[in-house]
Amino acid sequence: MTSDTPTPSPAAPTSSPTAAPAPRPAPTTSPATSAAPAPHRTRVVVVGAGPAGLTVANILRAASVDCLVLETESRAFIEQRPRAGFLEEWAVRALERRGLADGLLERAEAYGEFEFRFAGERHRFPYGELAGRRHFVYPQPLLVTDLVRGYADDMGGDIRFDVRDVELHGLDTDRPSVTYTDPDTGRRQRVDCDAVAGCDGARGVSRGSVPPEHSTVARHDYGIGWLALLAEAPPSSDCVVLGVHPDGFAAHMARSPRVTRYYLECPPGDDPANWPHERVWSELRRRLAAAGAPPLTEGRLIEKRVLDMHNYVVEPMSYGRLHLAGDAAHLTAPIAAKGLNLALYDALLLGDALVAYCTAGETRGLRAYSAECLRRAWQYQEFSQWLSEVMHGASSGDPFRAGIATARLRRIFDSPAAAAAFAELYIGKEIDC
Ligand code: RFL
Repeated sequence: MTSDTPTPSPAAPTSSPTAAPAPRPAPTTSPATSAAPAPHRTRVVVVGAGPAGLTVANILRAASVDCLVLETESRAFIEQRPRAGFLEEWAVRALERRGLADGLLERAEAYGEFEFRFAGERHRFPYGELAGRRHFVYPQPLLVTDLVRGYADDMGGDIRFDVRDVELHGLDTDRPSVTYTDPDTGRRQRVDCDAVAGCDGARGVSRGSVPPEHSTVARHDYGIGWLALLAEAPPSSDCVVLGVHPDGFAAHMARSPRVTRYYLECPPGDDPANWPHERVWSELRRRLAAAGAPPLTEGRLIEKRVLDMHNYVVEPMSYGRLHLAGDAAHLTAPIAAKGLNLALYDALLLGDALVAYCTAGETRGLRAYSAECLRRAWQYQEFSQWLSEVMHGASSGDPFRAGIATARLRRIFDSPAAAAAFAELYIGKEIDC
């Protein structure tokens, strides 16, 4: 009933959540993107220019390792596609150590509190104070814009946009290659390489290039939909608000001083057309209502799509010379805002491991890569599932699940030990990578 991505995405973004903070102006030319003839050989082909692929590419390029990035969309499209916004502090610091967080640190807001609303009451949760770390709110398109600029414009890295029909070959040999159709000439191109980074997200080709007998795909479907909204309206609270309500979960998340993301639980596969402006705002007002809560600031809805909540994990994440990273390897429904963070974790490890391999022939990092990433991926999946029950139990129609959800909620406010454990999971375990 669901596809491999939570986003049936019929339309391009209607507007960019980059409305503010303002991105630095893009250069008028992109010398490294497609002017030069396509290479026939490189060390690493990176398939997909999302946060995972671009992070791998930046790390390789900074270490003077030749690589080629292939992306099916245009540069303008990927720099505007609205998605995530919550980065865990360990990820920000890891990007910072690699010189990839200048824009982020300059413009992102840091948050260390969120608010649960249930039974008409407000409950603040100071996870930043409890865990000593915060979230940085930085819209994903801005991160992607920074990473493309760093790789292609600043370091002259090779990236091909709008490519078609990408195929991976010889992954279980020591001479893998990637073929694709060049959008300008319509000709097939072949690039030989030493390794392929499969970073092409939930709808890419990398995952499907692994023979089924060499991988296991574990899936979970929550049977829940979320209406994902971006409103051209300033945030109505100084923190994330999670509303647990018998009629369905609702959430408020700042994206910038002028744009706010909202979510409303809805039936999976629901049609966004069933949610006109008035219905959206009246449901948000009802589900997020609590004594003393400030009124919601309403605004034009610039994105409205239904996400079916489901997850998968591919094991192992490496097959021969192919290494999957990010959503290509594991999808985490945005329930706990973990997908981008996991994608960055994979990419940081994979980038470093590929550099060690390409510059020193060191294979230890690549051999350990899949197991290391899967450990974190499963921790995040478990937390998402736990949190999903808290968020959706009340509206499940099952009094037992509703009772369990309330017990979990009460526990994190009544028990300091439970609060500390929750805070660590919510902000992501500290890791020095
Ligand atoms: P991406 O970002 O999907 O990038 C993959 C890239 O590959 C391209 N591609 C191909 N390129 C070449 N050949 C092919 N055959 C290709 N097929 C596809 C695509 O065009 C794309 O450019 O994967 P990556 O890099 O792994 O990054 C993953 C994150 O994007 C994702 O996990 C997050 O956006 C999930 N997510 C959130 N994560 C968080 O950590 N915090 C959040 O607050 C959060 N909010 C969200 C989210 C995802 C959402 N949607 C739309 C699914 C909110 C939403 C609404």
